Amino acid sequence: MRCLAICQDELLIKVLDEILLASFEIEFLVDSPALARRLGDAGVHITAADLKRKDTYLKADISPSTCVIVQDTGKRGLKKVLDNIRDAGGTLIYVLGVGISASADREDEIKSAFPDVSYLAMAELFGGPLLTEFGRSLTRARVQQYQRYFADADRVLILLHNDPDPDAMASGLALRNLLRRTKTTAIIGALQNVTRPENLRMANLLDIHVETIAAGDLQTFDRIAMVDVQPHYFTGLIDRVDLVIDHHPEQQGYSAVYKDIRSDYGSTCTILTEHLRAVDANISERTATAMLYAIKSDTLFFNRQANRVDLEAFSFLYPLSDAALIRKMEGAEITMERLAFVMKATEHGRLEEQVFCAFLGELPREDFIPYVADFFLQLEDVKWTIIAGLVNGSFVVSVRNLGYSRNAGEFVRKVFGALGSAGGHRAMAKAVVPVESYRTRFGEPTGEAVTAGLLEQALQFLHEGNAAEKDKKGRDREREPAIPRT
Ligand SMILES: [Mn+2]
Repeated sequence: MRCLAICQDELLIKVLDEILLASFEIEFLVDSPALARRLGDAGVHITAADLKRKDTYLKADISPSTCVIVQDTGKRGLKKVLDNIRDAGGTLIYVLGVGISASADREDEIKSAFPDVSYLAMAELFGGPLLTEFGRSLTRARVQQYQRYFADADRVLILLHNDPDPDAMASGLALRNLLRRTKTTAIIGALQNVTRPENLRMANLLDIHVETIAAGDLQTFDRIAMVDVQPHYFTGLIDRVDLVIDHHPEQQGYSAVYKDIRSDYGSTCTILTEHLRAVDANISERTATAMLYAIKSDTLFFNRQANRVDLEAFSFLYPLSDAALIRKMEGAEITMERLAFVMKATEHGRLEEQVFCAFLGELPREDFIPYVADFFLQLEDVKWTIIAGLVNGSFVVSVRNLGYSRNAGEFVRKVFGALGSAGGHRAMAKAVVPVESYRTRFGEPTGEAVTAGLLEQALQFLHEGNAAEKDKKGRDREREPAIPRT
Protein backbone atom coordinates (compact mmCIF):
# COMPACT_ATOMS: atom_id res chain seq x y z
CA MET A 1 0.00 0.00 0.00
CA ARG A 2 1.19 3.47 -0.79
CA CYS A 3 1.40 6.15 1.84
CA LEU A 4 2.02 9.85 1.30
CA ALA A 5 2.92 11.99 4.29
CA ILE A 6 2.85 15.77 4.20
CA CYS A 7 5.05 16.81 7.11
CA GLN A 8 7.39 19.62 8.08
CA ASP A 9 9.27 18.20 11.06
CA GLU A 10 12.47 16.26 10.54
CA LEU A 11 11.92 14.21 13.68
CA LEU A 12 8.34 13.31 12.70
CA ILE A 13 9.49 12.29 9.22
CA LYS A 14 12.17 10.04 10.65
CA VAL A 15 9.73 8.46 13.12
CA LEU A 16 7.04 7.83 10.48
CA ASP A 17 9.60 6.50 8.01
CA GLU A 18 10.88 4.05 10.59
CA ILE A 19 7.39 2.91 11.67
CA LEU A 20 5.72 2.70 8.27
CA LEU A 21 8.54 1.52 6.01
CA ALA A 22 8.00 -2.11 6.95
CA SER A 23 4.40 -2.22 5.69
CA PHE A 24 3.98 0.74 3.30
CA GLU A 25 5.63 2.38 0.35
CA ILE A 26 6.10 5.65 2.15
CA GLU A 27 6.85 8.99 0.50
CA PHE A 28 7.08 12.45 2.01
CA LEU A 29 6.19 15.90 0.72
CA VAL A 30 7.84 18.90 2.38
CA ASP A 31 8.12 22.58 1.49
CA SER A 32 11.78 22.99 2.40
CA PRO A 33 14.20 21.98 -0.40
CA ALA A 34 17.08 21.84 2.09
CA LEU A 35 15.25 19.34 4.28
CA ALA A 36 14.30 17.26 1.24
CA ARG A 37 17.93 17.18 0.10
CA ARG A 38 19.29 16.19 3.50
CA LEU A 39 16.75 13.41 4.15
CA GLY A 40 16.84 12.29 0.52
CA ASP A 41 20.59 11.75 0.89
CA ALA A 42 19.85 9.64 3.96
CA GLY A 43 17.61 7.33 1.89
CA VAL A 44 14.16 8.76 2.62
CA HIS A 45 11.73 9.04 -0.35
CA ILE A 46 11.07 12.74 -0.14
CA THR A 47 10.11 15.59 -2.48
CA ALA A 48 10.05 19.36 -1.91
CA ALA A 49 7.12 21.29 -3.38
CA ASP A 50 4.82 24.24 -2.72
CA LEU A 51 2.25 22.67 -0.41
CA LYS A 52 -0.33 25.43 -1.05
CA ARG A 53 -0.60 24.69 -4.76
CA LYS A 54 -3.19 22.36 -6.15
CA ASP A 55 -0.94 20.86 -8.84
CA THR A 56 1.54 19.68 -6.17
CA TYR A 57 -1.07 17.09 -5.19
CA LEU A 58 -2.08 16.27 -8.72
CA LYS A 59 1.56 15.49 -9.50
CA ALA A 60 1.80 13.34 -6.38
CA ASP A 61 -0.45 10.83 -8.09
CA ILE A 62 -2.89 10.26 -5.23
CA SER A 63 -5.42 7.46 -5.71
CA PRO A 64 -8.45 6.63 -3.54
CA SER A 65 -6.40 3.86 -1.92
CA THR A 66 -3.41 6.03 -1.07
CA CYS A 67 -3.11 6.61 2.65
CA VAL A 68 -2.47 10.34 3.08
CA ILE A 69 -1.09 11.66 6.36
CA VAL A 70 -1.07 15.40 6.99
CA GLN A 71 0.79 16.94 9.88
CA ASP A 72 -1.28 19.52 11.75
CA THR A 73 0.60 22.12 13.73
CA GLY A 74 -2.54 24.16 14.41
CA LYS A 75 -1.98 26.69 11.59
CA ARG A 76 -4.73 27.94 9.30
CA GLY A 77 -3.37 26.60 6.01
CA LEU A 78 -4.46 23.05 6.86
CA LYS A 79 -7.97 23.33 5.41
CA LYS A 80 -6.62 24.45 2.06
CA VAL A 81 -4.22 21.50 2.03
CA LEU A 82 -7.05 19.09 2.81
CA ASP A 83 -9.21 20.58 0.06
CA ASN A 84 -6.40 20.15 -2.44
CA ILE A 85 -5.81 16.54 -1.42
CA ARG A 86 -9.50 15.73 -1.84
CA ASP A 87 -9.61 17.44 -5.20
CA ALA A 88 -6.61 15.40 -6.28
CA GLY A 89 -8.52 12.18 -5.49
CA GLY A 90 -7.47 11.46 -1.90
CA THR A 91 -10.06 9.66 0.28
CA LEU A 92 -8.04 8.01 3.05
CA ILE A 93 -6.91 11.12 4.87
CA TYR A 94 -5.38 11.19 8.36
CA VAL A 95 -4.54 14.40 10.16
CA LEU A 96 -1.80 13.99 12.74
CA GLY A 97 -1.94 16.58 15.51
CA VAL A 98 1.55 17.41 16.76
CA GLY A 99 2.11 19.77 19.68
CA ILE A 100 -1.53 20.83 19.85
CA SER A 101 -2.65 21.33 23.42
CA ALA A 102 -6.45 21.41 22.93
CA SER A 103 -6.47 18.51 20.46
CA ALA A 104 -10.12 17.59 21.13
CA ASP A 105 -11.31 21.06 20.06
CA ARG A 106 -9.06 20.97 17.03
CA GLU A 107 -10.42 17.55 16.10
CA ASP A 108 -14.00 18.87 16.28
CA GLU A 109 -13.05 21.83 14.14
CA ILE A 110 -11.43 19.69 11.44
CA LYS A 111 -14.17 17.05 11.54
CA SER A 112 -16.95 19.59 11.11
CA ALA A 113 -15.35 20.78 7.88
CA PHE A 114 -14.09 17.36 6.75
CA PRO A 115 -16.28 14.60 8.23
CA ASP A 116 -14.41 11.82 6.41
CA VAL A 117 -11.00 12.79 7.72
CA SER A 118 -9.60 10.88 10.72
CA TYR A 119 -7.87 12.92 13.37
CA LEU A 120 -5.04 11.38 15.38
CA ALA A 121 -3.34 13.24 18.21
CA MET A 122 0.33 12.38 18.53
CA ALA A 123 0.13 12.58 22.33
CA GLU A 124 -2.63 9.96 22.39
CA LEU A 125 -0.78 7.65 20.02
CA PHE A 126 2.32 7.60 22.20
CA GLY A 127 0.70 8.24 25.58
CA GLY A 128 -0.73 4.76 26.17
CA PRO A 129 2.47 2.76 25.67
CA LEU A 130 4.56 5.34 27.54
CA LEU A 131 2.28 5.38 30.58
CA THR A 132 2.13 1.56 30.58
CA GLU A 133 5.91 1.45 30.47
CA PHE A 134 6.29 3.93 33.34
CA GLY A 135 3.59 2.16 35.37
CA ARG A 136 5.55 -1.03 34.84
CA SER A 137 8.66 0.50 36.33
CA LEU A 138 6.75 1.35 39.53
CA THR A 139 5.62 -2.27 39.71
CA ARG A 140 9.18 -3.40 39.02
CA ALA A 141 10.50 -1.42 42.01
CA ARG A 142 7.82 -2.93 44.22
CA VAL A 143 8.53 -6.50 43.06
CA GLN A 144 12.28 -6.10 43.47
CA GLN A 145 11.73 -4.90 47.05
CA TYR A 146 9.80 -7.97 48.11
CA GLN A 147 12.10 -10.27 46.13
CA ARG A 148 15.04 -8.95 48.19
CA TYR A 149 13.09 -9.21 51.41
CA PHE A 150 12.32 -12.90 50.80
CA ALA A 151 15.73 -13.77 49.34
CA ASP A 152 17.51 -14.86 52.53
CA ALA A 153 14.59 -16.73 54.14
CA ASP A 154 14.97 -20.41 54.81
CA ARG A 155 11.36 -21.60 54.82
CA VAL A 156 8.70 -19.65 52.95
CA LEU A 157 4.95 -20.28 53.03
CA ILE A 158 2.61 -19.03 50.32
CA LEU A 159 -0.73 -19.31 52.04
CA LEU A 160 -4.01 -19.64 50.11
CA HIS A 161 -7.60 -19.38 51.34
CA ASN A 162 -9.50 -22.51 52.39
CA ASP A 163 -10.60 -24.84 49.61
CA PRO A 164 -8.27 -23.08 47.14
CA ASP A 165 -9.71 -22.12 43.75
CA PRO A 166 -7.85 -21.77 40.43
CA ASP A 167 -6.92 -18.14 41.07
CA ALA A 168 -5.40 -19.01 44.46
CA MET A 169 -3.41 -21.98 43.14
CA ALA A 170 -2.17 -20.21 40.03
CA SER A 171 -1.22 -17.15 42.09
CA GLY A 172 0.78 -19.47 44.33
CA LEU A 173 2.72 -20.77 41.33
CA ALA A 174 3.25 -17.26 39.97
CA LEU A 175 4.54 -15.92 43.27
CA ARG A 176 6.87 -18.89 43.74
CA ASN A 177 8.28 -18.07 40.32
CA LEU A 178 8.73 -14.41 41.29
CA LEU A 179 10.50 -15.44 44.51
CA ARG A 180 12.74 -17.71 42.40
CA ARG A 181 11.95 -20.71 44.55
CA THR A 182 11.05 -24.36 44.08
CA LYS A 183 8.40 -26.47 45.76
CA THR A 184 10.83 -27.42 48.50
CA THR A 185 11.95 -23.87 49.33
CA ALA A 186 8.51 -22.23 49.09
CA ILE A 187 5.50 -24.24 50.14
CA ILE A 188 2.12 -23.48 48.65
CA GLY A 189 -0.31 -24.32 51.42
CA ALA A 190 -3.82 -23.93 52.80
CA LEU A 191 -5.42 -24.68 56.15
CA GLN A 192 -8.18 -26.59 54.35
CA ASN A 193 -7.22 -28.22 51.08
CA VAL A 194 -8.88 -28.35 47.67
CA THR A 195 -12.24 -30.20 47.46
CA ARG A 196 -14.11 -29.09 44.32
CA PRO A 197 -13.67 -31.69 41.56
CA GLU A 198 -12.68 -29.22 38.83
CA ASN A 199 -10.08 -27.66 41.13
CA LEU A 200 -8.69 -31.07 42.03
CA ARG A 201 -8.51 -31.83 38.34
CA MET A 202 -6.63 -28.59 37.68
CA ALA A 203 -4.19 -29.44 40.48
CA ASN A 204 -3.66 -32.91 38.99
CA LEU A 205 -3.34 -31.87 35.37
CA LEU A 206 -0.86 -29.12 36.21
CA ASP A 207 0.85 -31.02 38.99
CA ILE A 208 0.21 -28.30 41.58
CA HIS A 209 0.82 -29.52 45.08
CA VAL A 210 -1.06 -27.66 47.81
CA GLU A 211 0.05 -28.74 51.25
CA THR A 212 -2.39 -28.84 54.14
CA ILE A 213 -0.96 -26.63 56.88
CA ALA A 214 -1.90 -26.96 60.55
CA ALA A 215 -2.51 -23.65 62.30
CA GLY A 216 0.19 -24.55 64.81
CA ASP A 217 2.82 -24.88 62.07
CA LEU A 218 2.49 -21.31 60.87
CA GLN A 219 5.27 -20.03 63.14
CA THR A 220 7.76 -22.53 61.75
CA PHE A 221 8.06 -20.44 58.56
CA ASP A 222 10.52 -17.55 58.24
CA ARG A 223 8.31 -15.64 55.84
CA ILE A 224 4.61 -15.89 55.03
CA ALA A 225 3.01 -14.51 51.86
CA MET A 226 -0.70 -14.56 51.12
CA VAL A 227 -2.26 -14.56 47.67
CA ASP A 228 -5.94 -14.12 46.74
CA VAL A 229 -6.77 -13.60 50.42
CA GLN A 230 -5.97 -11.23 53.30
CA PRO A 231 -5.17 -12.08 56.93
CA HIS A 232 -8.59 -11.05 58.31
CA TYR A 233 -10.01 -14.13 56.54
CA PHE A 234 -8.25 -16.37 59.08
CA THR A 235 -10.04 -14.59 61.97
CA GLY A 236 -7.31 -13.87 64.50
CA LEU A 237 -4.97 -16.68 63.48
CA ILE A 238 -2.49 -14.45 61.64
CA ASP A 239 -2.37 -10.68 62.01
CA ARG A 240 1.06 -10.03 60.57
CA VAL A 241 2.36 -11.22 57.21
CA ASP A 242 5.29 -10.39 54.99
CA LEU A 243 3.44 -9.99 51.72
CA VAL A 244 -0.19 -9.79 50.60
CA ILE A 245 -1.27 -9.82 46.95
CA ASP A 246 -5.03 -9.79 46.50
CA HIS A 247 -7.92 -8.44 44.42
CA HIS A 248 -10.57 -8.49 47.14
CA PRO A 249 -11.51 -5.20 48.83
CA GLU A 250 -8.81 -4.07 51.24
CA GLN A 251 -9.42 -5.00 54.87
CA GLN A 252 -8.13 -3.34 58.04
CA GLY A 253 -6.74 -4.86 61.19
CA TYR A 254 -3.55 -6.57 60.08
CA SER A 255 -0.04 -5.55 59.20
CA ALA A 256 1.89 -6.52 56.09
CA VAL A 257 5.48 -5.62 55.26
CA TYR A 258 4.60 -5.44 51.56
CA LYS A 259 1.23 -5.48 49.91
CA ASP A 260 -0.34 -5.03 46.52
CA ILE A 261 -4.13 -4.95 46.69
CA ARG A 262 -6.10 -3.92 43.62
CA SER A 263 -9.79 -4.51 44.12
CA ASP A 264 -10.68 -3.31 40.62
CA TYR A 265 -8.83 -6.29 39.12
CA GLY A 266 -10.82 -9.37 38.10
CA SER A 267 -8.28 -11.83 39.52
CA THR A 268 -5.13 -11.99 41.62
CA CYS A 269 -3.41 -13.58 38.62
CA THR A 270 -3.96 -10.35 36.69
CA ILE A 271 -1.90 -8.48 39.32
CA LEU A 272 0.76 -11.20 39.25
CA THR A 273 0.94 -11.13 35.45
CA GLU A 274 1.93 -7.49 35.78
CA HIS A 275 4.54 -8.40 38.41
CA LEU A 276 6.02 -11.08 36.16
CA ARG A 277 6.10 -8.76 33.15
CA ALA A 278 7.64 -5.93 35.15
CA VAL A 279 10.72 -7.98 35.99
CA ASP A 280 10.80 -9.87 32.67
CA ALA A 281 10.44 -13.19 34.46
CA ASN A 282 10.43 -16.42 32.52
CA ILE A 283 6.96 -17.90 32.67
CA SER A 284 6.70 -21.64 32.19
CA GLU A 285 3.89 -23.12 30.11
CA ARG A 286 2.49 -24.70 33.26
CA THR A 287 2.34 -21.39 35.15
CA ALA A 288 0.91 -19.51 32.16
CA THR A 289 -1.76 -22.20 31.69
CA ALA A 290 -2.73 -22.09 35.36
CA MET A 291 -2.90 -18.28 35.34
CA LEU A 292 -4.91 -18.11 32.14
CA TYR A 293 -7.41 -20.62 33.50
CA ALA A 294 -7.56 -18.62 36.75
CA ILE A 295 -8.39 -15.37 34.96
CA LYS A 296 -11.04 -17.13 32.92
CA SER A 297 -12.61 -18.74 35.94
CA ASP A 298 -12.49 -15.72 38.30
CA THR A 299 -14.09 -13.47 35.70
CA LEU A 300 -16.53 -16.21 34.55
CA PHE A 301 -14.86 -15.80 31.19
CA PHE A 302 -15.16 -12.02 31.31
CA ASN A 303 -18.82 -12.03 32.29
CA ARG A 304 -18.09 -10.71 35.75
CA GLN A 305 -15.95 -7.83 36.92
CA ALA A 306 -13.40 -8.03 34.17
CA ASN A 307 -11.67 -4.95 32.88
CA ARG A 308 -8.99 -3.87 30.45
CA VAL A 309 -6.13 -5.12 32.64
CA ASP A 310 -7.66 -8.61 32.81
CA LEU A 311 -7.99 -8.73 29.04
CA GLU A 312 -4.42 -7.53 28.67
CA ALA A 313 -3.10 -10.19 31.05
CA PHE A 314 -5.18 -12.76 29.20
CA SER A 315 -3.78 -11.88 25.79
CA PHE A 316 -0.25 -11.77 27.18
CA LEU A 317 -0.55 -15.25 28.74
CA TYR A 318 -2.50 -16.88 25.91
CA PRO A 319 0.43 -17.62 23.55
CA LEU A 320 2.49 -18.95 26.48
CA SER A 321 -0.14 -21.44 27.61
CA ASP A 322 -1.47 -24.85 26.60
CA ALA A 323 -4.98 -24.29 25.27
CA ALA A 324 -5.77 -28.01 25.00
CA LEU A 325 -5.06 -28.46 28.69
CA ILE A 326 -7.42 -25.62 29.55
CA ARG A 327 -10.21 -27.29 27.60
CA LYS A 328 -9.58 -30.44 29.60
CA MET A 329 -9.82 -28.55 32.87
CA GLU A 330 -13.05 -26.90 31.84
CA GLY A 331 -14.66 -30.21 30.95
CA ALA A 332 -14.18 -31.25 34.57
CA GLU A 333 -17.08 -29.04 35.68
CA ILE A 334 -19.61 -31.60 34.58
CA THR A 335 -19.58 -34.83 36.57
CA MET A 336 -22.14 -37.61 36.93
CA GLU A 337 -22.71 -36.82 40.59
CA ARG A 338 -23.33 -33.15 39.82
CA LEU A 339 -25.78 -34.06 37.08
CA ALA A 340 -27.64 -36.21 39.62
CA PHE A 341 -28.29 -33.07 41.69
CA VAL A 342 -29.27 -31.08 38.62
CA MET A 343 -31.90 -33.78 37.99
CA LYS A 344 -33.03 -33.67 41.58
CA ALA A 345 -33.44 -29.89 41.31
CA THR A 346 -35.36 -30.30 38.04
CA GLU A 347 -37.71 -32.73 39.73
CA HIS A 348 -38.29 -30.88 43.02
CA GLY A 349 -37.55 -27.27 42.13
CA ARG A 350 -40.08 -24.53 41.41
CA LEU A 351 -39.94 -21.74 38.88
CA GLU A 352 -42.13 -18.70 39.43
CA GLU A 353 -41.79 -15.18 38.04
CA GLN A 354 -38.37 -16.16 36.66
CA VAL A 355 -37.11 -17.21 40.10
CA PHE A 356 -35.94 -20.81 40.38
CA CYS A 357 -35.78 -22.37 43.87
CA ALA A 358 -34.77 -25.88 44.87
CA PHE A 359 -33.88 -27.68 48.07
CA LEU A 360 -31.50 -30.59 47.49
CA GLY A 361 -31.72 -32.22 50.94
CA GLU A 362 -28.67 -33.82 52.55
CA LEU A 363 -25.45 -33.45 50.48
CA PRO A 364 -21.99 -35.03 50.75
CA ARG A 365 -20.22 -31.80 49.67
CA GLU A 366 -21.04 -28.12 49.53
CA ASP A 367 -19.98 -27.44 45.92
CA PHE A 368 -23.12 -29.13 44.53
CA ILE A 369 -25.14 -26.14 45.72
CA PRO A 370 -23.35 -23.32 43.82
CA TYR A 371 -22.96 -25.65 40.83
CA VAL A 372 -26.73 -26.23 40.59
CA ALA A 373 -27.35 -22.49 41.16
CA ASP A 374 -25.02 -21.57 38.27
CA PHE A 375 -26.48 -24.30 36.09
CA PHE A 376 -30.10 -23.13 36.30
CA LEU A 377 -29.14 -19.50 35.75
CA GLN A 378 -28.34 -20.51 32.16
CA LEU A 379 -32.00 -21.27 31.46
CA GLU A 380 -33.85 -18.94 29.13
CA ASP A 381 -36.58 -17.98 31.52
CA VAL A 382 -34.58 -17.83 34.75
CA LYS A 383 -33.28 -14.57 36.21
CA TRP A 384 -32.69 -15.68 39.83
CA THR A 385 -31.66 -19.04 41.30
CA ILE A 386 -31.84 -19.96 44.98
CA ILE A 387 -30.49 -23.42 45.80
CA ALA A 388 -30.25 -24.88 49.30
CA GLY A 389 -29.02 -28.08 50.92
CA LEU A 390 -27.81 -29.60 54.16
CA VAL A 391 -24.07 -30.13 54.52
CA ASN A 392 -22.38 -31.33 57.73
CA GLY A 393 -25.05 -29.99 60.04
CA SER A 394 -25.42 -26.66 58.23
CA PHE A 395 -28.19 -25.27 56.06
CA VAL A 396 -26.38 -23.79 53.03
CA VAL A 397 -27.95 -21.49 50.42
CA SER A 398 -26.45 -20.16 47.19
CA VAL A 399 -28.14 -17.30 45.37
CA ARG A 400 -27.39 -16.17 41.82
CA ASN A 401 -28.95 -13.60 39.55
CA LEU A 402 -28.17 -11.97 36.25
CA GLY A 403 -26.86 -8.91 38.04
CA TYR A 404 -29.26 -6.17 37.07
CA SER A 405 -32.08 -6.74 39.54
CA ARG A 406 -32.00 -6.55 43.32
CA ASN A 407 -28.91 -7.40 45.31
CA ALA A 408 -28.39 -11.10 46.10
CA GLY A 409 -26.16 -10.29 49.08
CA GLU A 410 -28.90 -8.11 50.54
CA PHE A 411 -31.38 -10.95 50.17
CA VAL A 412 -29.33 -13.52 52.11
CA ARG A 413 -28.47 -10.95 54.79
CA LYS A 414 -32.12 -10.07 55.21
CA VAL A 415 -33.36 -13.66 55.46
CA PHE A 416 -30.42 -15.44 57.13
CA GLY A 417 -28.22 -12.66 58.54
CA ALA A 418 -29.44 -13.12 62.11
CA LEU A 419 -29.00 -16.91 62.04
CA GLY A 420 -25.47 -17.43 60.70
CA SER A 421 -23.01 -16.13 58.12
CA ALA A 422 -24.68 -14.51 55.13
CA GLY A 423 -23.27 -12.21 52.49
CA GLY A 424 -22.09 -11.70 48.95
CA HIS A 425 -22.27 -9.38 45.98
CA ARG A 426 -25.00 -8.11 43.74
CA ALA A 427 -25.01 -11.19 41.52
CA MET A 428 -23.91 -13.98 43.84
CA ALA A 429 -24.35 -14.67 47.53
CA LYS A 430 -24.24 -17.41 50.09
CA ALA A 431 -25.54 -18.16 53.57
CA VAL A 432 -24.46 -20.85 56.01
CA VAL A 433 -26.73 -21.39 59.01
CA PRO A 434 -26.51 -24.09 61.73
CA VAL A 435 -29.40 -26.54 61.20
CA GLU A 436 -30.52 -25.88 64.79
CA SER A 437 -30.97 -22.16 64.16
CA TYR A 438 -32.78 -22.87 60.91
CA ARG A 439 -35.15 -25.27 62.67
CA THR A 440 -35.94 -22.80 65.46
CA ARG A 441 -36.74 -20.05 62.99
CA PHE A 442 -38.38 -21.85 60.02
CA GLY A 443 -39.21 -25.40 61.23
CA GLU A 444 -37.89 -28.75 60.09
CA PRO A 445 -35.79 -28.42 56.90
CA THR A 446 -37.43 -31.15 54.84
CA GLY A 447 -38.86 -31.50 51.38
CA GLU A 448 -41.05 -29.16 49.42
CA ALA A 449 -41.69 -26.85 52.39
CA VAL A 450 -38.12 -25.49 52.21
CA THR A 451 -38.42 -24.77 48.48
CA ALA A 452 -41.80 -23.11 48.94
CA GLY A 453 -40.50 -21.03 51.85
CA LEU A 454 -37.44 -19.80 49.94
CA LEU A 455 -39.54 -18.96 46.90
CA GLU A 456 -41.99 -16.98 48.99
CA GLN A 457 -39.20 -15.00 50.68
CA ALA A 458 -37.53 -14.30 47.36
CA LEU A 459 -40.69 -13.09 45.65
CA GLN A 460 -41.54 -10.92 48.62
CA PHE A 461 -38.03 -9.43 48.55
CA LEU A 462 -38.28 -8.75 44.81
CA HIS A 463 -41.77 -7.26 45.08
CA GLU A 464 -40.60 -4.94 47.87
CA GLY A 465 -37.86 -3.80 45.57
CA ASN A 466 -40.31 -3.14 42.81
CA ALA A 467 -42.65 -1.27 45.16
CA ALA A 468 -39.80 0.92 46.35
CA GLU A 469 -38.83 1.62 42.79
CA LYS A 470 -42.42 2.40 41.91
CA ASP A 471 -42.65 4.91 44.75
CA LYS A 472 -39.39 6.45 43.70
CA LYS A 473 -40.33 6.84 40.09
CA GLY A 474 -43.92 7.74 40.90
CA ARG A 475 -45.39 5.83 38.00
CA ASP A 476 -47.43 2.71 37.62
CA ARG A 477 -45.46 -0.43 37.03
CA GLU A 478 -48.21 -2.81 38.20
CA ARG A 479 -48.34 -4.84 35.04
CA GLU A 480 -44.64 -5.32 34.67
CA PRO A 481 -43.13 -8.66 35.68
CA ALA A 482 -41.54 -9.00 39.12
CA ILE A 483 -38.10 -8.87 37.62
CA PRO A 484 -37.27 -6.25 35.02
CA ARG A 485 -36.51 -7.83 31.69
CA THR A 486 -34.00 -5.23 30.59
MN1 LIG B 1 -9.52 -14.56 43.03
